[in-house]
Amino acid sequence: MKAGKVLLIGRPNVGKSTFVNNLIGQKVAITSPKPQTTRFPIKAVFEDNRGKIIFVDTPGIMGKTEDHLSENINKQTLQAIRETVDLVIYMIDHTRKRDFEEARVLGLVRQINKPKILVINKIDDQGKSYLPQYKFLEDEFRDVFQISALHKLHLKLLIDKIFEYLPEKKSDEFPPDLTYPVLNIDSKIFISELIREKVFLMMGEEIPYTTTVIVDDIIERNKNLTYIKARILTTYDRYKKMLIGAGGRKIKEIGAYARKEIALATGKKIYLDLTVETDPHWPEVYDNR
Ligand SMILES: Nc1nc2c(ncn2[C@@H]2O[C@H](COP(=O)(O)OP(=O)(O)OP(=O)(O)O)[C@@H](O)[C@H]2O)c(=O)[nH]1
Ligand SMILES: [Mg+2]
Repeated sequence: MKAGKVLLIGRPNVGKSTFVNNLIGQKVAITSPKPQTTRFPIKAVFEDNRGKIIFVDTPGIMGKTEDHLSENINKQTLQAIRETVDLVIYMIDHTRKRDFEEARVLGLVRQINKPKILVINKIDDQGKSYLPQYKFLEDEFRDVFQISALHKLHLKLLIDKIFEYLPEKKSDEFPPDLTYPVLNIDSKIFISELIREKVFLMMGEEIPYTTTVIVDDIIERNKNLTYIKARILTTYDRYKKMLIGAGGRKIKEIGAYARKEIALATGKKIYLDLTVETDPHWPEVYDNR
């Protein structure tokens, strides 16, 4: 049997988390059309009769970091890069121009002394393509795959190649199953992530970046009903108002959408008690998580 760790790296929004979710066949990492959706590395296991692959999905590396949160997010990825892995997947999005941000990510990838695979994502996208700008990379990477993470195109071929690179392991050397298939997050964090995703999907431009979600309680009221208490924190009062919305409509909408997904993921009926608070200091506290 084979087993090993694969680091997934790329700029924000290229589709890293979509790739991991669709490969594993269930949502382990939240996704959205906004950059820097992922805020900390998520380790998730893919398994078939050949063995186990631990994917490390990382937050997209930003070219410039202008605030505390972005800086912290980049730091998380730089730490993940230093972990021992067996293989690196460098993911690019051909629908976006190559720029200094991409150059920064490539610079980091070049420093990792491990086998590497270049993955060009979003090939289903028929809009403008900047693929010629990325052509030069094909000389640098022995293995190049064009995929659609969203539509699950060519994922099987890529998995075959990943297994080729991974070492043989005896089954007692396999990593332990913790909260399989996600190894490093507990249910409170997982639920807070699902709520945070709805904030990313339902709120305009900068608001998601001023927010975090804290789950305080998960209480099984009875066999069928689970009570969850959670808070959305935002750094500004004016955003608190927008998150609540006129007559509390927005927060109700976010809560309803999140509740549906939590119920689906847990197979239980969920009562979600969701509130909004202003907390200008959450980004600093978040640092120490
Ligand atoms: N058309 C198309 N869109 C995709 C594909 N893969 C991902 N996307 C979209 O790209 C956006 C970003 O996807 P994510 O998976 O959140 O990207 P990410 O690289 O994890 O982003 P960060 O966590 O911010 O670094 C979402 O709107 C996805 O639906 C793809 O293969 N084709
Ligand atoms: Mg992500």
